Amino acid sequence: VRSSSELPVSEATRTFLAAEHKMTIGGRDVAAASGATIPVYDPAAGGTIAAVPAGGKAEVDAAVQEARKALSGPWSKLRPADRERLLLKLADAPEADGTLLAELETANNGQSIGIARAIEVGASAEHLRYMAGWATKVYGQTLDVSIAVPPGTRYRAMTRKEPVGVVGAIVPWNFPLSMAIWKIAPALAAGCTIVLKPAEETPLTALRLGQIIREVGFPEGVVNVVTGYGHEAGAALASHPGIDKVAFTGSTEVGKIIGRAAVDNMTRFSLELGGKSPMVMFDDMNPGLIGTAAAIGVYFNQGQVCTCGSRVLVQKSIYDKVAEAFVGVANTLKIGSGFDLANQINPLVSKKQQSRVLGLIEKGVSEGARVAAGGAATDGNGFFVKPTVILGAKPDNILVREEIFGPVATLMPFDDMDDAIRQANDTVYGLSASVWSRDINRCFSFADAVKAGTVWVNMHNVVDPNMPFGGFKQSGIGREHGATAVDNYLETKTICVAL
Ligand code: TXE
Repeated sequence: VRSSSELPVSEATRTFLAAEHKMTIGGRDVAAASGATIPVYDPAAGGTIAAVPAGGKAEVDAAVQEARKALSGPWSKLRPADRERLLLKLADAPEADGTLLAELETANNGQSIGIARAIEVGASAEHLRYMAGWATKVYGQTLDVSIAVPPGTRYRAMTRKEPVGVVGAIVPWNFPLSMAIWKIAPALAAGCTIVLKPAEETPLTALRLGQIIREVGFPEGVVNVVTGYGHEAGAALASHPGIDKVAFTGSTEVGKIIGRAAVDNMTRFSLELGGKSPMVMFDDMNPGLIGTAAAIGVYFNQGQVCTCGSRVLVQKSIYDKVAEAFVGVANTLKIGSGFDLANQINPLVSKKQQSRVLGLIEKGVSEGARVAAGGAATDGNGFFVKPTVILGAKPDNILVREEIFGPVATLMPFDDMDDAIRQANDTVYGLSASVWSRDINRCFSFADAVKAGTVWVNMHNVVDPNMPFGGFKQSGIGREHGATAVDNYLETKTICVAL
């Protein structure tokens, strides 16, 4: 166990970690009224590196009130072009502050500093720039109308898009800063105000983001950050009558709780939930891509990716070859702290997540599956799980059915296209899928038939701000990214004029 002073980080990050952490509510630094805090862990060594306020109902109430005040106050007076400019300014901040944000993420989430720099910082800045452009491109339609009451009356109608209002954003720990930006950026472009609740495991970059948003010059209360546990702060936010929309990324189980709470108040909601995504490999695939599929499709970010290709479906004639390649990749990936770029498998986010993943592997084995690589923790205090390959699992095995959110690939054979489609769709989830083949007809036949929100061809886990992202079936409701994401934060008003 190492203390925060032993982390290989810059002086600025060390200073940030050592500070007393406060939430951002109405543009001010706020501690939890109860004085309670939540410990923040270093997943690579198991020690605590900070403590953040355990906000609850009182802090959520205050934040919602501030967000509502800002909504009808200075924020509503800004022109779309002003919002665009502020978003562009905010987009420069993660890069200017990149070392701090990336180091905080690696210290707190455990992920590779390479991923933290490229995705949490780099892609977040790109996402903000992309969404900034939408602020000035919100428009309605003019509509021809058939009704003529009283007789002879002509009407002309139009739609106008208005911000939905105050948004409650509840985000998970796997990509903490990115998940916050995926919600904040389109909501601000649309003209909403926000209360953000980060995951209790990974609150640090959200707290820094709260400060940055103030430094950039957003009016007070436009973005509020409340740290706290899911069942306290999260539940208080999702069921708050003062919010107009809740945007959630997390487990399907909690997504259902949030949806129910939202419906009680007719709060709009969008849910980005779990997955059990198939990677489908046909016998004519480029064999040079098998290693890429394993490393990017499954083991990327230790498999803590909602689109993780955790079910690897392989055509029978190449099954042995693919299994051997996966085992080879799993056994050669270098395991260790995310601060060393040479390490390709870093710790899982928490002791709880490590136990969950190891427990699922154990249960899967008791149900008849075989561990061909990994399958265990490493020695030491960090929350590591070795990259794992599972063979011989029956379709009803827990490792085939449940989202694992760890570095675990389960390989299963298939016969032909029909069998591939049947197995790919044999899940309650529908977030993503990939198909690997050199035959374009095969690729499109599969892409059309699979029930998934995103289908990649000869690649996996690629996201872009312009590509709608979200799930079919129990993987969620609504889409993030693209114009659709902005629409998530708008209400449509029809104005009908008697001429
Ligand atoms: O998720 P939770 P957990 C899956 C993954 C993982 C499992 C459990 O399989 O192993 O979920 O992870 C907040 N009301 N995913 O328990 O609980 C919580 O504080 C309101 C997939 O960490 O869903 C956090 O901010 N909010 C997923 C957020 O919900 C509540 C990413 C997510 O935590 C709440 C994360 C409540 N009652 C986990 N309870 C993905 N699809 O990317 C919790 N929260």
